[in-house]
Amino acid sequence: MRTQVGIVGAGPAGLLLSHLLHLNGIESVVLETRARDQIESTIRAGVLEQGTMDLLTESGVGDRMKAEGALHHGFELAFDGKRRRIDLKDLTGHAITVYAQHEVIKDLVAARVAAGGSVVFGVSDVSIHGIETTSPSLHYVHDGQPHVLDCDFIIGCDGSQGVSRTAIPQSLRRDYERVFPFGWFGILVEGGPTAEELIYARNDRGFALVSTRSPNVQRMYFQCDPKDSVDAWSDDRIWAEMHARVDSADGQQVVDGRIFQKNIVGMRSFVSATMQHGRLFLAGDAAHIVPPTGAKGLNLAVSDVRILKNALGEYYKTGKGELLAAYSETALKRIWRAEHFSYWMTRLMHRLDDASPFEQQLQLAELEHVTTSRTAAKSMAENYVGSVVV
Ligand code: RFL
Ligand code: PHB
Repeated sequence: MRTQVGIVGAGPAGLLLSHLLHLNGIESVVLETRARDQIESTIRAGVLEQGTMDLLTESGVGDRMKAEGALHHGFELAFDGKRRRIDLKDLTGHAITVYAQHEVIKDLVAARVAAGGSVVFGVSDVSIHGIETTSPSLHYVHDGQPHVLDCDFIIGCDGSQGVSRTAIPQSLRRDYERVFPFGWFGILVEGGPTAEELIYARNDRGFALVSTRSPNVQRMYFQCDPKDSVDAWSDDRIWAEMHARVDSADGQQVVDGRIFQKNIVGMRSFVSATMQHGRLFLAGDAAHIVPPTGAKGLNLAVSDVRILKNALGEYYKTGKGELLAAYSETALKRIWRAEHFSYWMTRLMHRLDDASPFEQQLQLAELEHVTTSRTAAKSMAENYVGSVVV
């Protein structure tokens, strides 16, 4: 089999790239280890930046997001027994949409299928060959049979546990990493919303986040030990913790509901550079991870794909490879901005066990500052909506 662009991984990065290339008349094949129903039901991120919303809309896959997603013009910071609002719209002119990542995945898979695109689910033993030549190939097994896919380019969109990153020789790559000593306990709740907007809460007991999925389904998280077990947390214990961390002194309370899913995720910051070698290019979590506090993971995957789509578009239109040659350098500017913001927001909002009482007071002083100084609030808001210029 032969295609122009071989894509490893059908996450948001791989599927969106395949869709955008198709709109530019460029053929691709996406190889995915999991089944379609698995990728369409894995619960992950929820916040789409304005730029992500715009790209989905412009490329014709934004209808359901517009109809079913919730447009938010701000969010709230809860600390010291009170809640203060960050008015994203007023500070930046932009908004965000809360729309689950697996819904974006469903929309993208539907668009690829409708266009006759090739997404091969349930593959195994994917390996990458010949990236230092002009005819690289992907080897894989499907339905028990070995296959070879010859391509012009290979794009590794296979997430943090994929095989693409390690196809770039270690001697050319540098990994930068910070593992946080805490995780997020995530719950899905059947019940009404607590507030109209997201609440990020800083509390001496630890961080908590109140997000949403629909008028009847809410998404909440609280800081926990990454090695903790979901079984150690009864529903009553979870609600007691959420109330202790989020409720305000003036009586505003988290709205309880029926918990129907629980999971724990670890938190880390990670960048692998370079993101390209020969005919192989990495995009999304395959090359970088952010802690979810800044809601950047999915949006960064989308911004990598936007850059790649333009670079591949230029190559196939003019034969020029300048944008492709500059891909890693171009993408890393935005990635490091988001890494810094996510790290900063994580340290601002979480209970840091290594922090002295002095540093805890600094955390509160900084929260007072970002919620009272328009200049500080604007910087936070620009980073959050993704409008900051890099
Ligand atoms: P994805 O979404 O991980 O997709 C990669 C796809 O590649 C497949 N794959 C392979 N396919 C073929 N061959 C192989 N050898 C393969 N190895 C893997 C995988 O099955 C998968 O389908 O990466 P992508 O497209 O770069 O998208 C990035 C986003 O998914 C990610 O940044 C965010 O979801 C991060 N993230 C969160 N971000 C937030 O902003 N808020 C959150 O609440 C949030 N929760 C999460 C998350 C990431 C998680 N991970 C990575 C485990 C929760 C989890 C559990
Ligand atoms: C979510 O709704 O899953 C969500 C929202 C904001 C974040 C992270 C996750 O910062």
